[in-house]
Amino acid sequence: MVKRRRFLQQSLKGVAAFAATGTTGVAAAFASPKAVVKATANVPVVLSTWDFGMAANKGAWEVLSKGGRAVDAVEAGVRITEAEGTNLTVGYGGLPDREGRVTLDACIMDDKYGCGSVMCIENIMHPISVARLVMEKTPHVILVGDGAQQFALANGFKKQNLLTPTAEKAYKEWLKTSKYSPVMNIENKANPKSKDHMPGGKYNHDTIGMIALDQQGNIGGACTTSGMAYKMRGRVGDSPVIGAGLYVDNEVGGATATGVGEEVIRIVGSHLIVELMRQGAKPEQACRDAVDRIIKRSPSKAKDLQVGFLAINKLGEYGAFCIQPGFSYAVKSNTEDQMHPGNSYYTK
Ligand code: SD4
Repeated sequence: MVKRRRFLQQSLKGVAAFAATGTTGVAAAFASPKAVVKATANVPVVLSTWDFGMAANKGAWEVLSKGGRAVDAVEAGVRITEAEGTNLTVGYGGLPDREGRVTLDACIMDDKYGCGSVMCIENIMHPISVARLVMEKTPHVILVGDGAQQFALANGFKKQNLLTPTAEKAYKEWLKTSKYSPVMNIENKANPKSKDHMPGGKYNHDTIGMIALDQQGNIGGACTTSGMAYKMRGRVGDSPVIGAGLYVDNEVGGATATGVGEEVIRIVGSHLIVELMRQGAKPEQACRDAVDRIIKRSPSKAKDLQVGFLAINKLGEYGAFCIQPGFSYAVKSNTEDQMHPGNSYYTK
């Protein structure tokens, strides 16, 4: 009922826009994106998932504040997280699969539907930059496994051991039970007594998804992860899947995801959110609708898993929504540089 009402409201807005401009609905709202953004939005702006997004946003800001492109900013931003080594879920230092191998997933999108992705790549510190090269230097969108690594090495990337002593220790501990049962906000729970493991603490980390709107009003996005810890060998999550872990449509906005990737892929979450925004939904509402869809499929399963979505539209309006409390995101613009808690379906 609520959704129907919103649809009707949006349709009416579309009619009003048509009456005023002679173009239809959302096409009218975004008919001249540059003009709209310059007139109303607080640009540039960059947002990214989880607390490590603060440091990553700083890297992106170096590019954005000088008038650089969003796609350059997001690549520079998430490279910081990939190299950090202190988080257990992205790039160097990420937890391995069940065979003890660190396999990385990443994708990137620019403002012209350009997209590049690498899946299950090993021993390369910056999968996001390999994804960028796939986008710009190949006729393809996705390279996987050995082929992705071969491509990276041919383009000057170096082979490195990404398994840190901390991740190896955690893996050896895990081998004692070898159970695969992803725990939501796992870093919060690993040591609930430690502040470092609570939301906002230095181990409360997950996939980094980042979206930026640059001074020209163009959007770019990046998403990079080591995936679910102790996954099956060869498993790929949502993060490098264009439309699932990330989607950017420069006419509308961008979205990214974190959490249990299988659930995100099923509903093609980020693309869904962008399409909902195209129909007039605000970013948080669009994220909420995507979460609702996951919950509707299996309410009992959703109770025990975490998925968080983050989105921005061309006006620079942003929002997030997740299944469980505990998800947070970082925003940097000329007027703010801070964390926001994501609203959630369940409240405890
Ligand atoms: C995945 N979405 O591989 C990623 C990882 C993640 O909580 O965000 N984990 O499914």
